[in-house]
Amino acid sequence: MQIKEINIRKMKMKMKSPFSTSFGTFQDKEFLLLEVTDELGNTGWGESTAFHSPWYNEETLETNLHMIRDFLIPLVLDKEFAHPDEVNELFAPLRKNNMAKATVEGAIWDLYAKRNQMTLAQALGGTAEKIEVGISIGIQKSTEDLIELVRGYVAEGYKRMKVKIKPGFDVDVIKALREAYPNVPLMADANSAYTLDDIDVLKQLDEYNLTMIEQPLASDDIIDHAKLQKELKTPICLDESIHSLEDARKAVELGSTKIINIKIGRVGGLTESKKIHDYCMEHNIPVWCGGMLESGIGRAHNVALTTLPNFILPGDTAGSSRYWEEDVITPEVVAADGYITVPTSYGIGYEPNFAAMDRYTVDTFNFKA
Ligand code: OSB
Ligand code: MG
Repeated sequence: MQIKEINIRKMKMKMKSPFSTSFGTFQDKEFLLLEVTDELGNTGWGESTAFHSPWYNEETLETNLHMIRDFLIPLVLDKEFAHPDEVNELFAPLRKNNMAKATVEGAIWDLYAKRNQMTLAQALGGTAEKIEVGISIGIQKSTEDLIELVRGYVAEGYKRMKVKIKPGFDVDVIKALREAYPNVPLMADANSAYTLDDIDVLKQLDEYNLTMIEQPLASDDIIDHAKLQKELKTPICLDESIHSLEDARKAVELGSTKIINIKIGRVGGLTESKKIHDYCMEHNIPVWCGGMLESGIGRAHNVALTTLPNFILPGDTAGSSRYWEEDVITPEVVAADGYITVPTSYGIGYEPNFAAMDRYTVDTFNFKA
């Protein structure tokens, strides 16, 4: 397949409710969508998961735009690819900027699947027909608010609750939740809010039967996490610290992580995600698919990836309606009783909803071979 045209849309969509983590609060989601077109007129879509500001990782929407326009598009435009794995190799000499790479690579995966009349899940080697979904709940004003929210999500059937914690909003909150819901699968995500000095607080969380604690320590650390894991019963799951198969291997060898959260953007695309998945499967490390508050395009990629067999734990990919009044795909992603049914049409399996997309597009860029 030959990439003949690339269109980028800069998007701005208002979230239904603000989402708060230990590093900040989101109300508007600004992101990029990218469409590739081949010589036969087939198209494929990708989404950048970089945020407006560099608080989750160092990338931003603008650094992604710069990387994609000035470095990645010149590498792919008018080029011939037999398989999307070639894109991963082609981008490898450019350091980091994984979310930028994943945007372009993801669109080429979708294109490849459509061109070959396969679902993206099939193109990746996935087999699951439905996937289990959990929900990630932002930091709330009070523990009472959180308990009420969780009540609703339990009733909706989500397969596990993930709550954000930070110093001062941790042990008491988890204790109250566990008392309210003794049997609900529960985990905590710290988004790097702690250091080894907080070990006594983190150890107290061992009391509450959490399925895991996600990224308690620094976003670039795998050494202190190994020290911490030796002191904790609760499995550590790394998110921010894992950018590649090599990072995953090192973290697993050091004992820094017992579970890995795979985010397609953070690791530079679907090919790298699959490599991490396969490595973890061989080493008995369960994985799950993280979320970045994606619109329907990125969400569809997450759904497809999650059909691989070692995605044993429920992911963060809830249905579109949890985030958006109106999504940019049709149909929207629907979670029912804690499951998303994997679509069976080719590629990502959902069509772009151009009318909706146009409503949230703030800028466009066109590149032709
Ligand atoms: O750490 O997983 C995270 C949202 C923004 C940035 C980082 C994270 C998150 C979430 C929400 O936890 C996941 C989602 O619902 O998409
Ligand atoms: Mg996380």
